[in-house]
Amino acid sequence: MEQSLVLVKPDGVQRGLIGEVISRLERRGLRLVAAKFSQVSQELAETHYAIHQGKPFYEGLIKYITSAPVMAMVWEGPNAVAAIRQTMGATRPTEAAPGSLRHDFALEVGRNLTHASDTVENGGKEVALWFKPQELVSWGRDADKWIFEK
Ligand code: D4T
Repeated sequence: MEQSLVLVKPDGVQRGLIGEVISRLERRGLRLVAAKFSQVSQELAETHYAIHQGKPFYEGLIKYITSAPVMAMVWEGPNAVAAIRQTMGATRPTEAAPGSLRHDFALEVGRNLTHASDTVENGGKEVALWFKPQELVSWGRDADKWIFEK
């Protein structure tokens, strides 16, 4: 089953939007696998955003993600990576589709509320970076057969 890391970033937590994010992912039919509310360490932030090292926004990005607690989660489902990114909307809120989270709640790329894995491969890597294997819950819902085709 495809999995994605989802972060409600510090701005989403401070603005009381954890429930909104969870509600939209649940409503979409995705299944929660793990959740952890925590303060991100400098080390974890630098590893997570290693790909952006050297870019002009890198320092601000590390400062932002470590500035206050985040809600880290793993969600799964068929096409989970594409579906979650669609629910979040484009990275730049002014380019996010109407009805997406970033369209409805954000204005600036540096305060874009959430993170979601961008590929299935990165989903696997990010889940392993943020969670220990024993923190992932393998379970089924009665409604799965009405949401998942197979
Ligand atoms: P995240 O990783 O936060 O889900 O964002 P995306 O996957 O949607 O986008 P990304 O990797 O391209 O950017 C990571 C992170 O950097 C911030 N950012 C990005 C920024 O502050 N200024 C910029 O110009 C860009 C491109 C926002 C998200």
